[in-house]
Amino acid sequence: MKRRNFIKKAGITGAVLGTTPSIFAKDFSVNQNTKKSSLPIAIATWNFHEATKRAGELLDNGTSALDAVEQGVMVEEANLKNTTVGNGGAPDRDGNVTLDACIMSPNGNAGSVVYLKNIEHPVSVARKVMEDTPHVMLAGEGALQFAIQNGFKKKNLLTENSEKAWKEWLKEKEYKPIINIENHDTIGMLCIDKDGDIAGACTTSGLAYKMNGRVGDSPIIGSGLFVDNEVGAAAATGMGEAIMKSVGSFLVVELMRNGKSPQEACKEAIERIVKKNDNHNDFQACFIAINKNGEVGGYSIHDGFSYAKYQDGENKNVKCKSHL
Ligand code: SD4
Repeated sequence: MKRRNFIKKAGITGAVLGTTPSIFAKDFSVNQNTKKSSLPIAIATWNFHEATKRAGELLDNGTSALDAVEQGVMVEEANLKNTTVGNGGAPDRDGNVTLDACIMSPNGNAGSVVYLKNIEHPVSVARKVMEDTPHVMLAGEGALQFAIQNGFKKKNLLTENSEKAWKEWLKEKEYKPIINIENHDTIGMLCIDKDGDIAGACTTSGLAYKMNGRVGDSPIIGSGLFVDNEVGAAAATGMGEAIMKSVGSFLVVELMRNGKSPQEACKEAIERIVKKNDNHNDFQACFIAINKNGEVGGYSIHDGFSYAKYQDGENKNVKCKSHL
């Protein structure tokens, strides 16, 4: 029976339906009780202060949130010391460096690439997908072909250090798809510009020594990142499988739409993951969020998570509360 007919037959009125608690409620109360923070603001997962500095300074100069967020995460994509993002990222178990990234603009548009090899800045390819194609996501060979057609240059992203570490790992080949709790590097970044518009980006090489072909939450719109310019934005880092199964970033934004602060929304989304995963002691998952008023929050399963925040010319590392 069609839903409309069912509603008619059962005599369910709109008023009754309206009492069902829903995370999809239309009205949101983000703006009601809180004071507006001074804009612009850039935040990023972990202590990626170089990235927030870059984005924040651009925002201060009037750059749009979309341009700032792309430029911000590019700092980490190019950082060879960061072994979970872009160039220098750890390979999969077969030695391939495969990158995942996505970007969302204030107008709700989104672009994403998954399993992209040999391109240093997957976020910029994701932006091209968003702006120049009718699609949201391109994968593997097709994503690489699209990148090359658009002038991106192929590059070997497996650094000597990453290759050495991978060869060391090959000796034991111990495959534990569990994220080392202390050592994460995926960057999710959220920016609000001077006009109050919000954009976000997320970029990663994913789990070190993952199965060939594995894709995590980071490039999945709604999981690793979600932006709704009416409400706010959220980004995730940590164990992608758990984040994907809860559509975590979308959940955080919808919780904010229903009136939760960014901090409360991140906490509730983490608690949802905790409740559904008996093994949550063994992996890390973390969210950051920002709302339209410029309030910011972050929360994780395990202690040790922090976010970088640039506002009013000041770049800070903010330690987050955690479930454990
Ligand atoms: C993934 N969420 O691929 C990513 C990994 C991550 O810091 O966040 N690492 O599952």
